[in-house]
Amino acid sequence: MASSRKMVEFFYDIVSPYSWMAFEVLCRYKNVWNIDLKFKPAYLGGVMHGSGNRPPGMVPNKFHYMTKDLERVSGYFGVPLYPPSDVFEAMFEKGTLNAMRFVTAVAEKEKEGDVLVERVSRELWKRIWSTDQDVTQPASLTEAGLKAGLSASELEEILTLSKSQPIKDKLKSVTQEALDYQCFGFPFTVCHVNGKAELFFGSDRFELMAHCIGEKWVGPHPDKPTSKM
Ligand code: GSH
Repeated sequence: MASSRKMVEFFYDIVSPYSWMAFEVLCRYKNVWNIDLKFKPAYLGGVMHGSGNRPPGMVPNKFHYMTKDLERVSGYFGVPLYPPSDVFEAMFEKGTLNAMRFVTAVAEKEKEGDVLVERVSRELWKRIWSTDQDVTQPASLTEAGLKAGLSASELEEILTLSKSQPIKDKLKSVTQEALDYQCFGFPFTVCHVNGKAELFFGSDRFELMAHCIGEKWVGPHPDKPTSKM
C-alpha cells in the first residue's frame, strides 16, 4: 500500500557543510519518496546561541576529526566539497548572516515552490564550500543569484529586500521555529508523521528517517541504488 504523503521541513544554513550533503540527498529523494519537501533557510549562529551549544569546529579535536570526515562524506555523497583556505575566517569571522538573509529574501519573493531557493542555496554552498569564494558582499550574492537563473533586476530587488526589517525578522522567526523543536545544530530535518514531528540532526540519519516515514533508503544516489534494503 502506498504510504501517505509526509511533510518534511529542512532547516539549514549554507555555513554548514553537512547541511549541503543532506540538502543534495533530499533534492535527489524529493521525487522518489512520497514527501513534500520544504526548505527552511535559517541561521546557525542563532541556533548555537539560542540552544547554548557551540560550533563543533571550535573544539580542536572535533575540528581535526571533521576535516577528515568531510573528505569522506564528500566522496560518499558525491558532492564536490573543498574546505575554504581559512575555514575559521569563512565560517566564524565573515559568517553567513547576509547570505541567509539573501536566501530568505529569495524565498519570500518566490512564494510558491522552492526552485529558486534550491538553486540559490546550492550556488552559495558551492562558493563557500567548493570554490573558496566570498558570500558576504552584494557582488558575491548577485553572482550566485545570476548563476541560479535570476535576472539582474530581480537580484537588485532581492538584495534590497534582504536588508529590510521584515526579512531580518523572518530569518529570526524561522531560526526560532527550529529552536522551538529544541534544535541544537544543522542540518535539522523535521518529518511530520501521523501528526507527530520526528526530528533528525545530521546528514547521517537518512536510513532512520526513511524507516520513520515508511520509505526506502537506497544510498545517496537513488538513481543508482547501492543497497537493496
Ligand atoms: N554527524 C553529523 C553529520 O554527519 O551530518 C554532524 C553534523 C554537524 O556537525 N553539524 C554542525 C553542527 O551544527 C554544523 S556543520 N553541529 C552541532 C553539534 O555537533 O552539536
